[in-house]
Amino acid sequence: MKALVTGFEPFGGEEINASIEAVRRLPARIGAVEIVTAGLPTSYTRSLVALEAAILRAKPDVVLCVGQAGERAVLRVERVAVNVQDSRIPDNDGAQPMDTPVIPGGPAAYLATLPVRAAVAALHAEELPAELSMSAGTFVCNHVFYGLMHLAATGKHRFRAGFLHVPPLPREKDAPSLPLDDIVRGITTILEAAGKDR
Ligand code: PCA
Repeated sequence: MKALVTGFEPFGGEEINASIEAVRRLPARIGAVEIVTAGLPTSYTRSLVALEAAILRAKPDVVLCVGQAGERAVLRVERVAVNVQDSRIPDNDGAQPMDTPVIPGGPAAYLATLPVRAAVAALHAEELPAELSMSAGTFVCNHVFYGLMHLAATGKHRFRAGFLHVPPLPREKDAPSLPLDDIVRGITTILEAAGKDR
């Protein structure tokens, strides 16, 4: 089994994005799962182009996209991607779409096809803070998650896919965060769970 795992470049004026830092530290293999990684720009116009190119290159069985979300110190296994773009802040190209669909005419939502509940249970078994999340927001992460699931549902190359939101790395006192090692272990645990459920 081959898995493509992606992380995002920093956004919103920050210098670090925990998602790409963690993805870069993944080993080349986790048990029977071969790991390929890619970085995505935090850009509405460029992210899905980069993701589709990485998928066509790697031809993975599983795709896990990872992004950073600042509000809580938990790993959020996303269940639902919605066909809505509504930006609180500009992306890295200065674009700030509001009230527009990711894909005009596409379904209102797609559901992750990775075993989300088993993934959360596996994370809890590793004593990592984790929850099943019903919304990946309406910014670039949801845009990529929706585009990913649309590709999985309609493209020629078939694969299972999902999205994980991770907290920022520890920096300011009292801000929600998770150490890098825990985030790497969390991603590894989800890929192991996906490898078991085939
Ligand atoms: N998080 C943003 C986009 C890139 C990232 O890492 C989001 O949650 O939409």
